[in-house]
Amino acid sequence: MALDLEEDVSTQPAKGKQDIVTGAISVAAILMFVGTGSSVLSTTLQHYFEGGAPADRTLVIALLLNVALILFGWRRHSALSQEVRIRTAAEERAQQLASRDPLTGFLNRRSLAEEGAAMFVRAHRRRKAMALIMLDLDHFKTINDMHGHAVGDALLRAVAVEIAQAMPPIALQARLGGDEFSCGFLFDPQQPDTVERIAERLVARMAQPFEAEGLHLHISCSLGIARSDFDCASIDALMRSADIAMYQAKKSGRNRYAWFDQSMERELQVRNELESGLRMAIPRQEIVPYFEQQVDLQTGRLHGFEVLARWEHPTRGLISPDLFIPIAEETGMIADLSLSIMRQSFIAARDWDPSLSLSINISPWQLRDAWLAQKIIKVLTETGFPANRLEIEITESSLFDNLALAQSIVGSLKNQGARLALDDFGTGYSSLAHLRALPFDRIKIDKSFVMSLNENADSAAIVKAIAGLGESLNLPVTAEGVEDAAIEERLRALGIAKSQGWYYGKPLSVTGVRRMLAERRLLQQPQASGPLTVEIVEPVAGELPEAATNQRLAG
Ligand code: G
Ligand code: G
Ligand code: MN
Repeated sequence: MALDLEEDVSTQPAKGKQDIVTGAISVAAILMFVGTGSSVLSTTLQHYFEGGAPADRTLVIALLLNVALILFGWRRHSALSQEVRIRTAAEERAQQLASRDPLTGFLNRRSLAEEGAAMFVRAHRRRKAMALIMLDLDHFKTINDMHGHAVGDALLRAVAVEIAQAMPPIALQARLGGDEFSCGFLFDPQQPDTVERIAERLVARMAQPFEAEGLHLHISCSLGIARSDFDCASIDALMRSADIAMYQAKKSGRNRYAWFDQSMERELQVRNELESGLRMAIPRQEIVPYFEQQVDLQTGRLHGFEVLARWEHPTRGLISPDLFIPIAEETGMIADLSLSIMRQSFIAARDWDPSLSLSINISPWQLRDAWLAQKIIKVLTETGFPANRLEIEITESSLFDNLALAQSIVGSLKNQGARLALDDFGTGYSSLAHLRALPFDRIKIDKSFVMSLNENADSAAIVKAIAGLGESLNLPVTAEGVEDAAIEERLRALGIAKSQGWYYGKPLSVTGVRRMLAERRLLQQPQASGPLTVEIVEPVAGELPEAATNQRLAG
């Protein structure tokens, strides 16, 4: 196609010259025919019918030549116009290919920007507003993965048909790539509910099953809408705002639409700042471990700590993991963050009483890394922390993605002596099958049930049920979120093994823990060489403190 076009273009000047010559010859021939043809013809006819003098032979030959020339010109003309028609069609097709999505026939991203810009200007001129909708299918990837790309493509085409049907008569419709669609149209700025009706219709329609290749497919979609008359200076800004609103719709639960508003922009700005800050904060060790006490309920003895990441931000103070862990997960920084937290806490715990354990949270994202176990074992070895004092906490959602990989990672860690806890049990699926999918050593009841244990009958029933489950499966249970003595007492009566929560104090920094452990005489006595300094020096890989290595191997 491209080659054909190039050839056309390169031969154009030559053809142009030919056309002029052909045209000139044809015009001259016609003029000669008009000038001489009539007299020659009438003389010839007179000669045949009335017996007059014959026409001059040269003139007759000239006339015949003249006719031949006219015929030649006419044929050349029709050949040329045929060629022009073909060329125009090819150009139109090339234009079409460059501006259209081949799967759905919708505009593509570039042509949406071009035609959207024109519509944006038109809206302003006609005192109307332009609405731009961004539509993304929810979990489309699952359809592709389960049924293959042919079914995925068929679904995308069916979705395009539905979008086209929901649009007002004059609308731009585009597929921006993957499962992302966009449409734009004008509306009366006083009546944004017309836009809402279209959005509602789209959301409702996408939630109905689709038929593609003989299958019934269930999906849904999330929509973001932005309007040109509210703080959008250009089509680019409008598209970006609709995009931000679409992500907000996804975040608030999918299968819905959201109008863009300025608070979303600010939220995004904060997020971007956190993201770029986090990139620096991890190597600078601004993300530090805090330690929450885990207490043996029956004896009251301090058993160990759950390690909780905190961001000691140089200007914003302490930032909660709820804010930065999701960002670390989405941006792929979670592995570095987690290993840094482990390294810091293992080093901090070197001279703590050897009976104290550390529980570390592992994100589902980390369990997609086939080298995770090796990376953790490397940190254990380098810091000399014994694996049998380490407990790994994972949530049920870790088991969905790649159970075989999770099993292999957990297997390697357990071989080293580490233990495994199922975190946040009671929320989400709370399935027995999940409990048996991995060799768990402990169940942790989510704090939402524990905190409301004494006020809410449902919470009490759930805590009781999990306690019973732990007993029959022979899995000790930890309750988190213990905030007062009454809750602690109730848990003890239910036979819960361990508890943690603010009742035992807020999570402590490395320095705070050392102070507390010193008071309770739970710091190991300093070596003969003198008191251990609080300053933590990272060991160089391979240069292991001998005692620690022996301890680990013995453990
Ligand atoms: O879940 P999410 O909404 O992010 O889905 C994006 C998915 O869309 C990706 O898995 C990608 O493979 C898929 N995808 C992108 N383009 C196409 C396409 O043209 N056809 C099909 N069938 N799938 C696509
Ligand atoms: O400490 P706080 O209760 O605010 O922690 C909120 C949540 O953040 C906890 O439920 C915990 O699972 C998670 N979290 C804290 N630290 C880490 C960490 O180092 N890694 C991962 N993956 N999650 C963490
Ligand atoms: Mn946890």
